[in-house]
Formats: sequence, C-alpha cells, structure tokens
Amino acid sequence: MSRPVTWRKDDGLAVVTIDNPPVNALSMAVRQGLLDVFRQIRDDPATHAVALLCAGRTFVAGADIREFSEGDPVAVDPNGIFDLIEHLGKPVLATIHGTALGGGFELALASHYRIALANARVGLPEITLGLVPGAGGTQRSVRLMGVRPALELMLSGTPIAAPEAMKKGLIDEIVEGDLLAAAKAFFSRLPAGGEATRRASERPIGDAETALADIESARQELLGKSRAPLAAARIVDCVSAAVSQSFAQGLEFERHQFLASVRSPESAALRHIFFAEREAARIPGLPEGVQKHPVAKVGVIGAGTMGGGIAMNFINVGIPVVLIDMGQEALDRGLGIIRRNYETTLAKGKLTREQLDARMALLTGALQYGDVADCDLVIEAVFENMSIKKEVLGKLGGLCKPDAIIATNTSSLDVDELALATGRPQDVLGMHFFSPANVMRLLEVVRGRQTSPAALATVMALAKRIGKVAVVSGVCYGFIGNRMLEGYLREAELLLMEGATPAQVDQALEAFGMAMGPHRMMDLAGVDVGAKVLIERGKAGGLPADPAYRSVIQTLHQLGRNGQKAGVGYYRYEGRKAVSDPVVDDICAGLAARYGIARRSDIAAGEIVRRCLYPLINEGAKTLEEGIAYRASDIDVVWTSGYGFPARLGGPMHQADVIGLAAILEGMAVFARRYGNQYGYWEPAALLQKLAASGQRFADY
Ligand code: 3H9
Repeated sequence: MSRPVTWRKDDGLAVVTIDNPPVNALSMAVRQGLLDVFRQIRDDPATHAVALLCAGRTFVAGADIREFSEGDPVAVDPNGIFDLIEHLGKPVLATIHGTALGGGFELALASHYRIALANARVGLPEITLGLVPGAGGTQRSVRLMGVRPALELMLSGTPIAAPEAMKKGLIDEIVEGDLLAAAKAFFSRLPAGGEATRRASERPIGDAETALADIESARQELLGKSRAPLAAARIVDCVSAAVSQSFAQGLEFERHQFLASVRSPESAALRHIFFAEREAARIPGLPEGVQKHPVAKVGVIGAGTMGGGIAMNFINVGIPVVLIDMGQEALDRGLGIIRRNYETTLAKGKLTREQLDARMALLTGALQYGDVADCDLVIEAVFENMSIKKEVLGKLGGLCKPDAIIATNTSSLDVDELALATGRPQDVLGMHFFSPANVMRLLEVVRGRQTSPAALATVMALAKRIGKVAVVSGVCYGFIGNRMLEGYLREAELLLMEGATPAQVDQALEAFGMAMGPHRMMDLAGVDVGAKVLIERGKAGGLPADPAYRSVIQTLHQLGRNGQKAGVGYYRYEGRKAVSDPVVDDICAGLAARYGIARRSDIAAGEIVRRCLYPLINEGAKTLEEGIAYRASDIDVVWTSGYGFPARLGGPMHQADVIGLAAILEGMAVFARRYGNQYGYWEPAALLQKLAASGQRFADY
C-alpha cells in the first residue's frame, strides 16, 4: 500500500503531502506518517521551511472517525506530532483547500502559518459528533481568536468560510490558484526566524476578566438549554482550563475530556448517525455505473405550501423551476409566499438582494401543464387524494419528454398504483418531502416496483445536490416514517383516553428528547390533515377493527378543533403558546367511557415513553423484515432527520439496541397483559423475536 504521507525537497523547501482518500482523515497511519516525515525534515539540514499540502478534494477533514470505535483513538499521539511541528525550528505553512476540520484544523493551528483558498472552510465540528476537540483545538483556538469567538466556533460546530476565518485571526492569507506556488510566494516574503513567535501555544490569552465573564455566560446559556449536547459543557471546561492553566496543563485536561467524550453513549449515537446518513445513499440492487440523467430544469405541480417549499430547494442551488397551478390567484399566492420567505432570510442578513433576485429569476409561474414538457424532473404536489393525483400523473405521463422523471410527493398513497396512471411506471418514483420542504433535511425516496435504476440513481444524486439526506423506502402505507408514526400516535392517544393529559404525554416525550411531543406536533401539522389521512385509510380498509382507534383526533376534527391554525386542537392557543385545555380532558374521558377504557391516575413518564417508543421500534422491525427499509440505520436517519427523534440517542433502532431487544420484548409482553392485545398492537415482529433470541442487535442485521 502506498504511504499516506510523503515529502520531497524543492529547492530548500520541504513539501509534505498527505494523500489519504476520500477526505485525508487523520488516521493512525497518517499520524505515523506525519511523525516520521517531520522527524526527517527536522534532521535535514538542506531544508529550511515546510509546506504542508493535501492531495485530492480537501485538506484533512478530521480524525478518522471510524477508528474511534476500534481501539485507542490517540495511539501515535497527535499532540506529540503537533508539538514536534510547533518546535521544528523551521517555519511550517499549512495550505488549505476544501475543508480543514477537527483534527485537520488542529494540525493547521499547530503549524506556524496558514493560507487558504477563498472557498475553503475551516472549523472544529467535533460537538456534532458528541466530542470535544482532542488535539489542542480548545487550547490553540482560544489563543488565536479569543475566548468568545472560539466558544462560538466549537459550540456551534459550524465551519466558517476562509475569509471570515482570516478576519478572526485563524488564517494568514487568502490565496488563489496553485497552492504550492502560493506557498513559495508566501515564504519568499517571510523574514527568517519569525516562526518562533508564531507558536499558537505560546500566545497570550487576552484580558483574563473578560475571558472568565465570557466563559460564565456560556455556562449560563447552556444551563438554559435542556437539549445541549453533553460535550458542550466539556468544551467550556476546556476553554476555562486554557484561561486558568498553562498550555501543557490545558492540553492534558483536554485529553481527558476528549477521551471521556469518545466513550460516551451520546457520541456513539451521533457517530452512528454520521455514517448512517452516508450509508443511506448506497442502494442495494442498483447496477454498477448506472447512467444518471442530467437535471437542468424541474417542474413542480401545485403552488401550495408544499409545492412552493419544494421549488425553493431547486432554485436555491441554481436549478430553474416551473411552478404550475390551475388558477392565477393560487399561483400568485404561491409565488408571493416564496418571495416573502426569501425576504425574511434577507432581513436576517443570510441572503443578499442580488441572491434573492437571482433565485426569483430562476422561478417561472405557469397555468398550463404543457409548460413542464421540457423539464427533466416533474414533481406533483397536489392534494393528497388518489383520484386527483392519478389524473395529474396521467397528464404528466403523456406530456413529459421521454426519460423525464415523474415524481409524486404523496405521503401515504400507493406509489405503484400512481405510477401505472402515467403509462410509464419506469420513470416514476415518490419524493416525499417533509414540511417545511425547504427546511427539513429528510427526503424519503419511494422506489416503485418498476422504477428504473437510472431514475432512482438520478434522484438520489439530486437529493445530495439540494442538501437533503435521502432514504429509499419501498412501497407500503406511509412508507418508513409515517407507517412507524401510526403506532406511536395510537399509544399517545390511548394514554389520553386512559387519563393522561396532552401536556403530560408531550412533556414525557420531550424530556426523552423528541423535538416536539406528538400532540403539539399534530396541532402544528393540522388535526384536519391527520384526521383526513385516517378517514382515507379507513375507506381503503386499512384501519384496525378497534372502534377507539385514533378516536381522539377524529373527534377533535369533527369539533373543528383543527390545531394551532384554528386556535384550538389538543391544546388551546394564546398566539403560538399552547395552553392545556380541560375541554380536551373531558372529550377524552367521554371517549374512554364510550369504548370501555379504564381511567387511571398512575401514568408515569417512563410508561408514556415506553408505550410510544416500543410500537415505533416494533413497526421499524416489520419494515426491515419486509424489505421496505434496507437497513436499520436508514430508519434511524428517517426519524432523526424528519421526525425530531433526538440524534444524540441515535434513532429508534439504535436506541433499541442500546435498551436491549429482549428487554423490549418483555416490556411489550407486560403491556399486552396489562392493556389487552385484542387488535395485535403488542404482537412482536418476527425479526425482533429472532434477533432477541439469538442475542443479536438491529445493527447486526
Ligand atoms: C476529530 O477530528 C477529533 C479531533 O479533535 C481529535 C483527534 C485526536 N473520518 O460526507 P461525505 C468519509 S472528530 C472517516 O459524503 P462530502 C465519509 O464517511 C472529526 N471518514 O463527503 C464518506 O465515506 P463513504 C471532525 C470520513 O464531500 C466519505 O468520507 N471532523 C470522515 O459531502 C465522503 O464523505 C468532522 O466531523 C472522517 N472524519 O463532505 C468532519 N469524514 O464515501 C466530518 C468523511 O464511504 N466530515 N468521511 O460513505 C464531514 O463533515 C464531511 O464528510 C466533509 C465532506 C465536509 C469532510
């Protein structure tokens, strides 16, 4: 195997190249390579300066995250290497393109100088993996940029653009073109011997009082955030150590915090999600090298909230969109909402007027379906009704150009049936966006029985281009996410009829980590929307024979309590504030009496969480055994990126592995005995039973 770190002499300059595709991660082999190479350069009298470059698409994008689960993450100590670099006795210049992240940026910070291309980004995103920067990042960043900006960089985890990094003192120069040539030019302007004054570890930290006040206010802010990652407090502690202790002591403190964070369940869960999101892009059964279609123009049918949000995804990345609606008024309203959304972003300073104008210029409104005839992809986002959608798709099948992909944004209807309506089912798939479609990261891509590999591969690649995390689902009611949601909502409602309040159920699940409890979520999404889906499903014979099934939402809908937009739903609303409403408790008590459900006053938060979580996991197991989801980790991505399941718990299937599958089976058996199992609600999935019996986990499946 070729060596990942090499060096050569170029007229007194040592040119070090790291070449470890795909992202030049700082693996153990790279660390060993750096150690060997820098020792040789230190001892080589013929070189007087070092340029550090990376091959391929990026500078070092961090430690090799895979190695964190396999042994000692600090074997071949990065701090030892960085100390060697800082005290090399020759100036070291890091030349940055792509991204310098985590351990990669720490390597750059240990170098004496840093130059970067203008489109490069740098940062310390460890917190997004539940980690503390572990190779001097917390100590050197504070010395280079000051306490408050360093805390911002590390607590947000968001990389910053090179020009901004330069303003903050992290980069010395923005350069253009060939990085080696830029490095030579940089050195030609440098006075000899200056590197000794450029060791970040020896920089003084500014005014101690201000530093301590900034640390205190960061601590206060964290106290107010119930969902702050545990690593956040550790990062603040490391910064505090940087201020109050020597560099060596601070580094030692950081080392302990880093190792503790690597071993935390939170980091294991977040690392699981990091790889799960990338794994989801691999589609089983797709022929190698399948030809993707170019997508240069997109059509969207339906200028409602969903259609408008979908259109924004494409114009945001420079793809022209034709937005169709049947009436001028509806079309104007849709176009107006899009403009207003951008105006809001502009007002927040996150978009310039030129960018706004450029995006709106890519958007064309039209009243005739014929206007999408030359689009490469057409997505219908019309009313969720089988016959309406079939009619629209039938028209599209006839007028879209050959090979154009036709997508439906249905959230529950049978994509195979819809595909047949086009007369060209090979070109059809589901693109299930989540609301608000321009914000939510998840895209469920529904692979129909006849969807062509090219159509599927094209849409998966396009999803990445528009910044979505895409997960493929097979065809079934509700696909992966909404299908699993059913059991979760069923138990949430049964608990209301048994005597819990909506606030009690929501608070228990929010304390568990869900972004929003189920009742606040339904109120926001629209009680009418949820009820209508149930009504349609009932007509199609898809509901259990249980007369009490989801009867709370149906009753609320009948009473016009359609959620936040109506001012009343599961809650009463004062503006946007949800207030408990005793009327709902009375409604639930009435339904309990009607359906013979025993009321009780001993419903604890733990029971609420398990009653709602276990059906979710059980249904997830069914989607796996039926092949609807390809892997347990895909289900975790759906739930963490589309349904507010806490990423720090790794998604429902990862959490199931943590709890233990046998324990879940036992819990379900207890609920079956206690509350009855007439409708099979607590019937365990065969896969769950099989894995539990053999001591396996979903991750092994
Ligand atoms: C750290 O550095 C701790 C230190 O403080 C302490 C050290 C002691 N390791 O995302 P992509 C793989 S913590 C291993 O699709 P993009 C990824 O799995 C780390 N593998 O590309 C994928 O593999 P595959 C701090 C990694 O262009 C392939 O590379 N750093 C790593 O959309 C392409 O990835 C971070 O948190 C890694 N570090 O985005 C940065 N990174 O093709 C994490 C990527 O087999 N990485 N891979 O599926 C990223 O944010 C993005 O990957 C990046 C590229 C922006 C770099």
